[in-house]
Amino acid sequence: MNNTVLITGATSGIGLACARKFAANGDRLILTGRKENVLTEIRKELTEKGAEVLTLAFDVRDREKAKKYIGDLPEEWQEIDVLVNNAGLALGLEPEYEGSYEDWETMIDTNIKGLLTMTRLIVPGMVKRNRGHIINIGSVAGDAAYANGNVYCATKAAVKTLSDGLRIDVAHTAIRVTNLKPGLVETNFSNTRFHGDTERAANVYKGIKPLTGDDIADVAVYAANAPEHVQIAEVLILATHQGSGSVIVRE
Ligand code: NDP
Ligand code: 8X3
Repeated sequence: MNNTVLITGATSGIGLACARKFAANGDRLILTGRKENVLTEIRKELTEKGAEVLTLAFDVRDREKAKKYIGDLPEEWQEIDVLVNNAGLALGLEPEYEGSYEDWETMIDTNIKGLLTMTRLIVPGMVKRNRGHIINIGSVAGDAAYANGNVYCATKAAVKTLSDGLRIDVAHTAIRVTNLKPGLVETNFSNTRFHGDTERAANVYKGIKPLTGDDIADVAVYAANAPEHVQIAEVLILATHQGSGSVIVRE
Protein backbone atom coordinates (compact mmCIF):
# COMPACT_ATOMS: atom_id res chain seq x y z
CA MET A 1 0.00 0.00 0.00
CA ASN A 2 1.28 3.47 -0.85
CA ASN A 3 1.96 5.73 2.12
CA THR A 4 1.79 9.45 2.66
CA VAL A 5 5.28 10.29 3.88
CA LEU A 6 6.27 13.60 5.50
CA ILE A 7 10.00 14.33 5.45
CA THR A 8 11.58 17.26 7.30
CA GLY A 9 14.76 18.80 5.88
CA ALA A 10 14.01 17.38 2.43
CA THR A 11 16.06 20.01 0.58
CA SER A 12 19.43 18.27 0.89
CA GLY A 13 21.40 15.15 1.77
CA ILE A 14 19.62 12.30 3.53
CA GLY A 15 16.21 14.05 3.45
CA LEU A 16 16.39 14.61 -0.30
CA ALA A 17 17.56 11.04 -0.87
CA CYS A 18 14.59 9.82 1.21
CA ALA A 19 12.25 11.97 -0.91
CA ARG A 20 13.57 10.39 -4.10
CA LYS A 21 13.54 6.80 -2.76
CA PHE A 22 10.06 7.03 -1.21
CA ALA A 23 8.79 8.61 -4.47
CA ALA A 24 10.34 5.75 -6.45
CA ASN A 25 8.55 3.39 -4.06
CA GLY A 26 5.22 4.92 -5.15
CA ASP A 27 4.55 6.93 -1.99
CA ARG A 28 2.94 10.39 -1.77
CA LEU A 29 5.19 13.01 -0.29
CA ILE A 30 4.91 16.03 1.97
CA LEU A 31 8.33 17.65 1.76
CA THR A 32 9.32 20.30 4.26
CA GLY A 33 12.36 22.50 4.61
CA ARG A 34 13.38 26.11 4.91
CA LYS A 35 14.22 26.82 1.25
CA GLU A 36 11.02 27.28 -0.69
CA ASN A 37 12.77 27.59 -4.08
CA VAL A 38 14.67 24.32 -3.55
CA LEU A 39 11.47 22.55 -2.45
CA THR A 40 9.76 23.80 -5.61
CA GLU A 41 12.57 22.39 -7.77
CA ILE A 42 12.37 19.02 -6.02
CA ARG A 43 8.58 18.93 -6.37
CA LYS A 44 9.00 19.58 -10.10
CA GLU A 45 11.61 16.83 -10.44
CA LEU A 46 9.49 14.27 -8.60
CA THR A 47 6.13 15.17 -10.12
CA GLU A 48 7.68 14.83 -13.58
CA LYS A 49 8.42 11.24 -12.54
CA GLY A 50 4.79 10.74 -11.56
CA ALA A 51 4.93 11.34 -7.80
CA GLU A 52 2.29 13.29 -5.89
CA VAL A 53 4.12 15.96 -3.88
CA LEU A 54 3.10 18.74 -1.48
CA THR A 55 5.74 21.15 -0.22
CA LEU A 56 5.68 23.22 2.97
CA ALA A 57 8.42 25.77 3.65
CA PHE A 58 9.03 26.35 7.35
CA ASP A 59 11.74 26.14 9.96
CA VAL A 60 11.15 23.26 12.40
CA ARG A 61 12.25 25.57 15.23
CA ASP A 62 9.24 27.81 14.55
CA ARG A 63 6.63 25.91 16.55
CA GLU A 64 3.75 28.27 15.74
CA LYS A 65 4.39 27.99 12.01
CA ALA A 66 4.75 24.22 12.25
CA LYS A 67 1.40 24.04 14.09
CA LYS A 68 -0.24 26.21 11.44
CA TYR A 69 1.18 24.32 8.44
CA ILE A 70 0.33 20.89 9.83
CA GLY A 71 -3.04 22.09 11.18
CA ASP A 72 -3.97 23.60 7.80
CA LEU A 73 -3.03 20.60 5.65
CA PRO A 74 -5.60 20.04 2.88
CA GLU A 75 -7.97 17.23 3.85
CA GLU A 76 -6.49 14.78 1.35
CA TRP A 77 -3.04 15.22 2.93
CA GLN A 78 -4.01 15.00 6.59
CA GLU A 79 -3.47 11.29 7.07
CA ILE A 80 0.29 11.01 7.37
CA ASP A 81 1.50 7.41 7.48
CA VAL A 82 5.23 7.95 7.80
CA LEU A 83 7.02 10.85 9.49
CA VAL A 84 10.74 11.09 8.73
CA ASN A 85 12.25 13.41 11.33
CA ASN A 86 15.41 14.24 9.43
CA ALA A 87 15.97 18.02 9.70
CA GLY A 88 19.06 18.55 11.80
CA LEU A 89 22.61 19.75 11.90
CA ALA A 90 25.90 19.94 13.70
CA LEU A 91 27.55 23.30 14.25
CA GLY A 92 31.18 23.49 15.30
CA LEU A 93 33.67 20.89 16.49
CA GLU A 94 35.39 22.21 19.57
CA PRO A 95 35.88 21.40 23.25
CA GLU A 96 32.74 21.71 25.32
CA TYR A 97 34.32 24.46 27.41
CA GLU A 98 34.90 26.56 24.30
CA GLY A 99 31.68 25.96 22.32
CA SER A 100 29.48 28.71 20.91
CA TYR A 101 26.28 29.39 22.90
CA GLU A 102 24.51 30.25 19.68
CA ASP A 103 25.54 27.01 17.96
CA TRP A 104 24.36 25.04 21.00
CA GLU A 105 20.94 26.73 20.90
CA THR A 106 20.54 26.05 17.18
CA MET A 107 21.43 22.36 17.50
CA ILE A 108 19.23 21.80 20.54
CA ASP A 109 16.30 23.75 19.05
CA THR A 110 16.50 21.93 15.72
CA ASN A 111 17.64 18.39 16.52
CA ILE A 112 15.66 17.93 19.72
CA LYS A 113 12.88 20.49 20.00
CA GLY A 114 12.09 20.58 16.25
CA LEU A 115 11.86 16.78 16.15
CA LEU A 116 9.63 16.84 19.24
CA THR A 117 7.34 19.48 17.74
CA MET A 118 6.81 17.46 14.57
CA THR A 119 6.23 14.30 16.60
CA ARG A 120 3.74 16.06 18.88
CA LEU A 121 1.83 17.44 15.88
CA ILE A 122 1.67 14.31 13.74
CA VAL A 123 1.61 11.29 16.04
CA PRO A 124 -1.83 11.97 17.63
CA GLY A 125 -3.46 11.41 14.21
CA MET A 126 -1.51 8.18 13.84
CA VAL A 127 -2.70 7.01 17.26
CA LYS A 128 -6.30 7.84 16.32
CA ARG A 129 -5.98 5.84 13.10
CA ASN A 130 -3.94 3.10 14.79
CA ARG A 131 -1.49 3.31 11.92
CA GLY A 132 1.82 5.02 11.34
CA HIS A 133 5.58 4.99 11.44
CA ILE A 134 8.05 7.53 12.82
CA ILE A 135 11.56 7.32 11.43
CA ASN A 136 13.97 9.48 13.37
CA ILE A 137 17.38 10.24 11.94
CA GLY A 138 19.67 9.80 14.92
CA SER A 139 23.38 9.14 14.57
CA VAL A 140 26.30 7.01 15.66
CA ALA A 141 27.13 10.26 17.49
CA GLY A 142 24.25 9.48 19.85
CA ASP A 143 25.78 6.16 20.95
CA ALA A 144 28.91 7.68 22.48
CA ALA A 145 30.52 11.10 22.54
CA TYR A 146 33.54 11.68 20.30
CA ALA A 147 36.20 14.34 20.71
CA ASN A 148 34.76 17.85 20.39
CA GLY A 149 31.34 16.51 19.38
CA ASN A 150 29.81 17.13 22.86
CA VAL A 151 26.54 19.03 22.23
CA TYR A 152 25.83 17.50 18.80
CA CYS A 153 26.40 14.01 20.26
CA ALA A 154 24.08 14.91 23.15
CA THR A 155 21.31 15.95 20.76
CA LYS A 156 21.58 12.63 18.94
CA ALA A 157 21.61 10.74 22.26
CA ALA A 158 18.37 12.62 22.94
CA VAL A 159 16.98 11.42 19.59
CA LYS A 160 17.71 7.84 20.69
CA THR A 161 16.03 8.33 24.06
CA LEU A 162 13.04 10.11 22.50
CA SER A 163 12.70 7.30 19.94
CA ASP A 164 12.85 4.69 22.70
CA GLY A 165 10.32 6.64 24.80
CA LEU A 166 7.90 7.07 21.91
CA ARG A 167 8.19 3.39 20.99
CA ILE A 168 7.13 2.49 24.52
CA ASP A 169 4.31 5.05 24.52
CA VAL A 170 2.80 3.71 21.27
CA ALA A 171 3.40 0.03 21.97
CA HIS A 172 -0.36 -0.45 22.52
CA THR A 173 -0.95 0.69 18.91
CA ALA A 174 0.16 -0.56 15.48
CA ILE A 175 2.55 2.42 15.18
CA ARG A 176 6.25 1.69 14.67
CA VAL A 177 9.24 3.80 15.68
CA THR A 178 12.64 3.52 14.03
CA ASN A 179 15.86 5.29 15.01
CA LEU A 180 18.32 5.27 12.11
CA LYS A 181 21.88 5.95 13.24
CA PRO A 182 24.19 6.75 10.32
CA GLY A 183 27.93 7.25 10.58
CA LEU A 184 29.81 9.32 8.01
CA VAL A 185 27.46 10.31 5.18
CA GLU A 186 28.73 12.72 2.56
CA THR A 187 26.13 15.50 2.35
CA ASN A 188 26.11 19.20 3.14
CA PHE A 189 26.47 18.23 6.83
CA SER A 190 30.16 19.10 7.20
CA ASN A 191 29.89 22.35 5.24
CA THR A 192 27.22 23.39 7.71
CA ARG A 193 29.22 22.12 10.69
CA PHE A 194 32.27 24.15 9.66
CA HIS A 195 30.23 27.24 8.78
CA GLY A 196 31.01 27.06 5.04
CA ASP A 197 34.70 26.09 5.28
CA THR A 198 34.50 23.72 2.30
CA GLU A 199 38.13 22.58 2.53
CA ARG A 200 37.74 21.50 6.15
CA ALA A 201 34.45 19.84 5.24
CA ALA A 202 36.03 17.89 2.36
CA ASN A 203 38.75 16.59 4.71
CA VAL A 204 36.11 14.75 6.76
CA TYR A 205 35.59 12.35 3.84
CA LYS A 206 39.23 12.04 2.71
CA GLY A 207 40.73 8.53 2.55
CA ILE A 208 37.47 6.71 3.25
CA LYS A 209 34.50 5.86 1.09
CA PRO A 210 31.67 7.48 3.07
CA LEU A 211 28.03 6.53 2.99
CA THR A 212 25.64 8.43 0.71
CA GLY A 213 22.19 9.77 1.44
CA ASP A 214 20.84 6.96 -0.76
CA ASP A 215 22.39 4.34 1.53
CA ILE A 216 20.40 5.73 4.45
CA ALA A 217 17.22 6.25 2.40
CA ASP A 218 17.33 2.58 1.33
CA VAL A 219 17.14 1.54 4.99
CA ALA A 220 14.34 4.04 5.70
CA VAL A 221 12.26 2.69 2.81
CA TYR A 222 12.98 -0.87 3.93
CA ALA A 223 11.88 -0.13 7.51
CA ALA A 224 8.69 1.60 6.33
CA ASN A 225 7.78 -1.37 4.12
CA ALA A 226 8.63 -4.20 6.51
CA PRO A 227 5.68 -6.51 7.32
CA GLU A 228 3.28 -4.87 9.77
CA HIS A 229 4.33 -7.07 12.70
CA VAL A 230 8.00 -6.14 12.23
CA GLN A 231 9.33 -3.02 13.93
CA ILE A 232 12.85 -2.08 12.87
CA ALA A 233 13.58 -0.34 16.15
CA GLU A 234 17.12 0.88 15.58
CA VAL A 235 19.75 0.57 12.86
CA LEU A 236 23.41 1.63 13.04
CA ILE A 237 24.75 2.18 9.51
CA LEU A 238 28.48 2.72 9.12
CA ALA A 239 30.90 2.99 6.22
CA THR A 240 32.90 -0.22 6.04
CA HIS A 241 36.10 1.45 7.29
CA GLN A 242 34.37 3.26 10.15
CA GLY A 243 34.53 1.23 13.36
CA SER A 244 32.69 3.64 15.67
CA GLY A 245 31.95 7.34 16.02
CA SER A 246 35.65 7.98 16.62
CA VAL A 247 37.40 5.13 14.80
CA ILE A 248 37.78 5.87 11.10
CA VAL A 249 40.50 4.05 9.16
CA ARG A 250 41.66 6.15 6.24
CA GLU A 251 43.85 5.12 3.29
P1 NDP B 1 22.35 18.28 5.07
O1 NDP B 1 22.97 19.53 5.62
O2 NDP B 1 22.68 17.88 3.70
O3 NDP B 1 20.77 18.35 5.24
C1 NDP B 1 20.18 18.85 6.39
C2 NDP B 1 18.73 19.17 6.10
O4 NDP B 1 18.10 19.63 7.32
C3 NDP B 1 18.60 20.30 5.08
O5 NDP B 1 17.49 20.04 4.28
C4 NDP B 1 18.38 21.49 5.97
O6 NDP B 1 17.75 22.55 5.34
C5 NDP B 1 17.49 20.89 7.04
N1 NDP B 1 17.40 21.74 8.21
C6 NDP B 1 18.39 22.13 9.03
N2 NDP B 1 17.91 22.94 9.96
C7 NDP B 1 16.58 23.07 9.73
C8 NDP B 1 15.53 23.75 10.34
N3 NDP B 1 15.74 24.52 11.42
N4 NDP B 1 14.28 23.66 9.84
C9 NDP B 1 14.06 22.90 8.74
N5 NDP B 1 15.01 22.22 8.10
C10 NDP B 1 16.25 22.31 8.60
O7 NDP B 1 22.79 17.15 6.11
P2 NDP B 1 22.36 15.62 6.24
O8 NDP B 1 21.47 15.22 5.15
O9 NDP B 1 23.60 14.87 6.45
O10 NDP B 1 21.58 15.67 7.62
C11 NDP B 1 20.26 15.16 7.80
C12 NDP B 1 20.16 14.52 9.17
O11 NDP B 1 21.06 13.42 9.24
C13 NDP B 1 20.54 15.45 10.33
O12 NDP B 1 19.62 15.23 11.38
C14 NDP B 1 21.93 14.97 10.72
O13 NDP B 1 22.21 15.23 12.06
C15 NDP B 1 21.78 13.49 10.45
N6 NDP B 1 23.01 12.75 10.27
C16 NDP B 1 23.92 13.10 9.31
C17 NDP B 1 25.08 12.36 9.17
C18 NDP B 1 26.14 12.73 8.19
O14 NDP B 1 27.29 12.25 8.33
N7 NDP B 1 25.85 13.52 7.16
C19 NDP B 1 25.31 11.17 9.98
C20 NDP B 1 24.31 10.92 10.98
C21 NDP B 1 23.20 11.67 11.08
P3 NDP B 1 18.53 23.90 4.97
O15 NDP B 1 19.11 23.61 3.62
O16 NDP B 1 17.45 24.93 4.99
O17 NDP B 1 19.59 24.14 5.99
C1 8X3 C 1 26.85 12.64 11.85
C2 8X3 C 1 27.93 11.62 11.94
O1 8X3 C 1 30.13 11.11 13.05
O2 8X3 C 1 29.92 13.25 11.93
O3 8X3 C 1 25.93 12.47 12.86
O4 8X3 C 1 28.81 12.85 14.02
S1 8X3 C 1 29.25 12.24 12.78
